[in-house]
Amino acid sequence: MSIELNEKIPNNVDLSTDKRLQRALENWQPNYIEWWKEMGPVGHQADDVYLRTAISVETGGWANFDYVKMPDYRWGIFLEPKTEGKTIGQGDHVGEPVWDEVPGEHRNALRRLIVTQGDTEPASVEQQKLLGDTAPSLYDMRNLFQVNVEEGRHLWAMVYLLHRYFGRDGREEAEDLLARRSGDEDKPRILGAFNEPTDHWLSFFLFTMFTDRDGKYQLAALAESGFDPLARTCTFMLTEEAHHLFVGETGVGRIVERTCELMKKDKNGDARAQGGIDLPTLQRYINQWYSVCLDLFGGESSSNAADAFGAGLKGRYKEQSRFEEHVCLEGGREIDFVEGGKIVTKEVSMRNAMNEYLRDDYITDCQRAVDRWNKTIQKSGIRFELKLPSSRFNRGIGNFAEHHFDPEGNMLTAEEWELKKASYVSNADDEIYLASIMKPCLEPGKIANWIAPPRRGINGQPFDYDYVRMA
Ligand code: BYC
Ligand code: FE
Ligand code: FE
Repeated sequence: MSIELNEKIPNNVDLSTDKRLQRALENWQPNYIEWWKEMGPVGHQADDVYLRTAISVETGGWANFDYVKMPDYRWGIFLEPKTEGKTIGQGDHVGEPVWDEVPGEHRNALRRLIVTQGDTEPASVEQQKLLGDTAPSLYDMRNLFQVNVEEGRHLWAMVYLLHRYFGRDGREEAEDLLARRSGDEDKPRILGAFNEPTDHWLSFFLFTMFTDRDGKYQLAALAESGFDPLARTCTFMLTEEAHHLFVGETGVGRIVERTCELMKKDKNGDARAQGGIDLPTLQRYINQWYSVCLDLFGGESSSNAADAFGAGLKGRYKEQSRFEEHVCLEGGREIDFVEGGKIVTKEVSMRNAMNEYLRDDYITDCQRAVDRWNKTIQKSGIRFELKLPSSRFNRGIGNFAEHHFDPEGNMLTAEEWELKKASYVSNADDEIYLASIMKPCLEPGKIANWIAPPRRGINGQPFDYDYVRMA
C-alpha cells in the first residue's frame, strides 16, 4: 500500500491510479472546504493550532504534530492494509471471502449504514462550532479543534466509500452530507443526538464522553463488516477516536476534581457559590446526554439490526475476538417492553437483539468511567455518587419512547414527568448559570475556575504550551 502524501488528497488507496474517482473527489473537496469555513470553528479559522494529522496507518508513526491553520489541514483517506484471505466474520455468509466490492443484494443497506455514519461526523463539527470562544484553556481549545478536524476526516472516510463504491447515488449522498445541518428544522442531521444543542463546555465534554463513545461502538461493529473497505476504514478511524474519548472522560473527570475542591473551599459546601459546577447539575447533564446517546443504538428489538448482522454487514463489539459462535440463529435475550402500562419481559431472538447487545457493552464502558469519577469524589471525602440513569429514562427511540420513567426506571405519568423533569435533566436555570461561568481563559498555562488542569499536555508538551496561536 503506497502512501501519497503530496497529492491534493493525501491517501493510501492509490487514488492517482483511478483518475475518474480522483477527479470526483477533487470536485467534492472545494465544497467540503466551503462547508468547513461556514460550519467549522467560528472565529478561529486563521489561528495556528498545534494539531496532529494522520499520515499513515503504521502503529507508532501514524500521526504528525505541527501548527496548522484548520482550513489547511491535510484531510486524507487512510485505510488499514488488506489482510489476505480474510473471511466474513458473522451472519449467513460466515466463512466466505470478504467483499471488496458492494454485493448487489446488500447495496441499499450498506449505503444507509455508511450515510448514517458519515452524517454524524460533520454534524458534530456544526454542534461545536461556537465553543472556541469560551474555551477554559488553550489546551482544551486545541483538543476541541483536534476533535473537529478529525471528525472532518471521518466524513472524508465515508465520502471516499460513497464515491468509490456507489456511483452516482454515492456522489449525491456525498453532496447531501454537506447540505444537512445540525438542528435545522428543514434539513436536520439524521440521528437525534446530532441535532442537540452543544453550546457550552459541559455539554462538549459529555458529548465527547457519551456520543463519541457511541461512535466507538458503532465503528467497532462496522470494523467487523464483511464489506472489507468499510471494515478497514473504520479500524483506522478508531485509532483517532481514542483521543476524543480521552478528551470527554478526562474533561468530566477534571470538572469533578475542581468541583470537589470548590465544595471544600465553600463554608456551605456549595460549588456554585464558588463559580463551579455543582454535582447535582453535572448529574442532570449526565442524565440528559447519556439517555440521548442510548437512543443512538436504535430499538431494543430491531429487524434492521438482525438484517445487518445476518448479511454480515455489522458485527457485535469485537465479534472475532470475543465470541466463538458467529451465526446467532439460536437463543435470545430477555427484553423489556411496555404493555398496558406495565413492564413485561419477553425473549427476543439474538439477531433481533443485536442493538441491545452493543448497547450493553457501551453501558458497561460508561459505568467504568462513572466509577472513576466517583473515586475522585470519594477521595476528597465528599458524600455524593454520580449515577447512570436507567436505560428506560428519557428515551426517544425504542420500547420506552412515549413513556415516562424516573432515573431509577420507575414509570411515571405524563403529569409526574412534567413536574419532575427539571430536576432530572438540565433546566433553563442551569443553562443560564453555565453560560455565565463559561468565560474564555486563553493565556498559556491558565485555566478557568470551574475545571482542574490536565495532568499532562499533548504530545509530551507541558500544559502551559501555546497550543493555539491566535491570529
Ligand atoms: N435518532 O431498527 P431501529 C459517531 C431510526 S456516532 C433518529 O431500531 P437500527 C460520532 C432508524 O434509522 C456513531 N432516528 O434502528 C460520534 C430507523 O429508521 P427507518 C454513528 C433513529 O436501524 C460523535 C428507525 O428509527 N454511526 O460516529 O437498527 C461525533 C427504527 O430503528 C435513531 C452509526 O450509527 C436515533 N437515535 O439502528 C462524531 C452506525 N435510532 O429505517 C461521530 C450506522 C434509530 O424506520 N447506523 N432511528 O427510517 C446504524 O447502524 C443504525 O442506523 C443505527 C439505528 C444503530 C443508528
Ligand atoms: Fe468520528
Ligand atoms: Fe469522535
